[in-house]
Amino acid sequence: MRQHKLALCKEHYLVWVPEQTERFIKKYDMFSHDERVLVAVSGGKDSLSLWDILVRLGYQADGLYIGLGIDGGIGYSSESQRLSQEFADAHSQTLHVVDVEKEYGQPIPVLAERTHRGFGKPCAVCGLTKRHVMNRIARDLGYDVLATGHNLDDEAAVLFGNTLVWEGSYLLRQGPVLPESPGLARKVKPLCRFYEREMTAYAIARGIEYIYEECPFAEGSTSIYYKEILNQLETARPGAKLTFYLRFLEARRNGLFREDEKAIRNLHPCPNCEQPTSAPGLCSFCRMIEKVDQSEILGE
Ligand code: Q46
Ligand code: ZN
Repeated sequence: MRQHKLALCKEHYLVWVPEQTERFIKKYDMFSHDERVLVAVSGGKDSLSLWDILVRLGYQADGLYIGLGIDGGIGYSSESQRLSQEFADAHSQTLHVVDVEKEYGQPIPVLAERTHRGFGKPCAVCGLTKRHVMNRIARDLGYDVLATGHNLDDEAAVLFGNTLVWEGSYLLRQGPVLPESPGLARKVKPLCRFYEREMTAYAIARGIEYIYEECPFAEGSTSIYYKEILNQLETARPGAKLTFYLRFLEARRNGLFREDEKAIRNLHPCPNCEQPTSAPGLCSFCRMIEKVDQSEILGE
């Protein structure tokens, strides 16, 4: 690990990763051992490794798998669900499963098509749905905190994208912890300081079976493009990615970005699901589902 000027054997690496994770959980005040954590698992290396680490550290961590209904010729959703379930069974852990088609009538690609959102890609609808469902399950089942497996490469790519256009309100909300607010559960990213390849190494060294394929819709995405650019930078200057992210957190802590008071005042609970929204009336998610239901009635 050139960025840390550190080289470890497998045995010590498998100790180092949970130790570091515990350090970040404490440093950013993410959650305590008394709290119940809901881990969003996708069947990929990051989320399964996160779950594995939290269980090894003795946290009360259950999993949540969201069945998106994406096939892409590789049975993407069914395979990722199988691997998530296998992990849960092998470690005697609880996995909650929410199937989007069963709960909301259609799988993600159809929801996206019917609502004409996202310019031919289902990612906007997918992201909206995942955020809504994760938050709903965390609240309904009384979890204190929702944990996702975002790693440093994910976070640096999002940060890079938001910085390119100086997205103030997004920049303000990006970080290891998003505190609880009315209608929204606390969200944490315990792996946000690990490089993607560090997580791959952890998953392999632990013998975790995960889905190697990316979601078929991820191909050609802007975030992958940003990751490539940042990887070039990292190759030339080891540690650049970590510095980019950590210096951002520092600047934010020092008050570089301020909350838009007006935007906060405009938030109100959605009359249907009670999650906060700035839209007049129903939130974007409930409006999307309403639109799909209407298109079904009209037989579109
Ligand atoms: S948003 Fe898009 Fe991902 Fe959803 S449709 Fe696939 S690529 S899974 S992170
Ligand atoms: Zn709603």
